[in-house]
Amino acid sequence: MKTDKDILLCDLDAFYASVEQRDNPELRGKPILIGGAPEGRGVVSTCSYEARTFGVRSAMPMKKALALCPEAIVLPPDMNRYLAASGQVRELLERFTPEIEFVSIDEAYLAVPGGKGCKTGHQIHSAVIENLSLPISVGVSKNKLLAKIGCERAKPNKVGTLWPEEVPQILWPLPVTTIPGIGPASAEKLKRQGVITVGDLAAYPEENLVRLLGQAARTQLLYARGIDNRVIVSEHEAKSISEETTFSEDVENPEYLLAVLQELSAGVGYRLRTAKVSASTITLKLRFGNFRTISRSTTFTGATDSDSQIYAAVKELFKQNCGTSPWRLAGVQASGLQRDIQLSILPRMPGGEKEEQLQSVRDLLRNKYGTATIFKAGKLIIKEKDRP
Ligand code: TTP
Ligand code: MG
Repeated sequence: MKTDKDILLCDLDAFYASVEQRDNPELRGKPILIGGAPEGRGVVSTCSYEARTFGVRSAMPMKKALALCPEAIVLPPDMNRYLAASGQVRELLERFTPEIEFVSIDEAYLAVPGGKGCKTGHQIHSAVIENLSLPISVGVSKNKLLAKIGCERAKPNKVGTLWPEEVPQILWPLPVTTIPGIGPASAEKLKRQGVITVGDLAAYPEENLVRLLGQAARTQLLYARGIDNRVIVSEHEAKSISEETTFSEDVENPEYLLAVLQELSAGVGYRLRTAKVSASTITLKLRFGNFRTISRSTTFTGATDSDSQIYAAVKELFKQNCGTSPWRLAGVQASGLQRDIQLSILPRMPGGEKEEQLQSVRDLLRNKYGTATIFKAGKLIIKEKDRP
């Protein structure tokens, strides 16, 4: 996308391990592995940069990591502390621009006026070190892709740029796997065609590439040329937050539909909490087998960001408006968004405390693995129930 804005990608270095080293001086300068116990089938969530010099990486079995680096100190993850640190980073970054999109527990894209990227990048770097004592790297460019690659190149603990005019000189010599979506399998196919570097990919004819890798290759070809049209999606600006799904086959079973609505409610709740907003209006959207579509809303006197309260409202709306099956589409929307309401002001549901704990675990998973994983897992379980 052509924009005057500069785009920054801020990503904390060895995030979990850095929080541990910050909070316990004895761990500083040492190889630290965070993850599951080596006796079981634990894997490394992350490791300090001291451990990376031994070849240890995220997702590696803990046993293998210890074989590479026997003197490493292994610690179990302490998610509460990592989440607290993530929240502090979030608050700090939000002071720099309202155009901000958080993409994981330790990563966010920011847009700032053109020409201000480098200065802002350095200010963020200093502010995070001074206020939170955590190492962070920042990539500065004109789009998300180049900012991300710029950040990877700058790591650890630095600010780096990768401008579009530097693409031939800096991006093109890198291996094809630098491009998001090109993993080892695609890289192998490309290698057989003599395509090794991003530059080789950038020069490859589009239609041949699509035949080799499928439709996604069109975007990957643009990426290889340094072009990325993705925009920054800042939820603060949103008037509403919604999630919906169109079923591949019409749904007959109301229990299944409710289970999907529960997942959608949880997705909306998560996004409200991420954006630090609460909603006073919840809307249920349904499309029937004959394509008739309805939207039905309920408005609270207060506002909520809780999964169970959103789902309770949706379930009630469904009871009153479910019509006749089958259903083709289901959606949940939250509107009447209000900023800075820290806690839900609606009374807690029965069993609310347990629900809140569950909610924070789900938030964690969503932070790390994205919405799709959880939604799919939820669907798999309910699919079983849906069987006649
Ligand atoms: P990343 O930002 O991918 O990794 P990192 O911050 O540890 O290291 P880098 O300097 O390369 O950015 O992920 C952020 C946190 O998410 C990481 O500290 C631990 C967690 N995580 C996992 O639990 N499993 C994984 O496979 C990965 C990649 C990360
Ligand atoms: Mg990181």
